[in-house]
Amino acid sequence: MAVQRTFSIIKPDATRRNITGKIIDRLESAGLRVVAQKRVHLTKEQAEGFYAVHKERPFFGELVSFMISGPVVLQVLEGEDAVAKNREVMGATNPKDAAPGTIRADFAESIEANSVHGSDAPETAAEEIKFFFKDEEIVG
Ligand code: RTP
Ligand code: MG
Repeated sequence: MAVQRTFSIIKPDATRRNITGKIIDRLESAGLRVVAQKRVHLTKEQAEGFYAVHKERPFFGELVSFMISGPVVLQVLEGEDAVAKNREVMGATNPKDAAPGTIRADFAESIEANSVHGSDAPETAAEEIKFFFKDEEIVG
């Protein structure tokens, strides 16, 4: 398996509780390397654009409101099989279904306030990275 990059967000429920370091520790312990990172407060336009794929879903409005309710930490993660590895460490979307020891099982508050985002495929990872980072901001 080749070295791959994926896109990650530490969501507002986690920045609010000041547990970004605990989450980064889980990512690094799994063999992922943070090769770009910035803390920002997303605008409504950015959150709507980023989650455009979900715009017909009933939870879209609430999801956008949640994502702009506080700061987030945007990251590019690098490592062997990074997309799948990150999804594994994150756990299922709903913390009730997330495997023990995953980030969402241990930290998520609800299906919406679930602490982290991770790209679901290499193609989406490339698009999501480009949405937020310039090439020169990524240092591998
Ligand atoms: P993510 O995109 O954030 O990594 O999460 P995911 O793939 O596991 O979940 P996805 O289906 O892509 O949903 C994106 C985010 O929307 C919120 N959500 N709320 N209220 C609900 O039923 C509901 N379902 C999803 C979550 O914040 C989820 O991570
Ligand atoms: Mg998703």
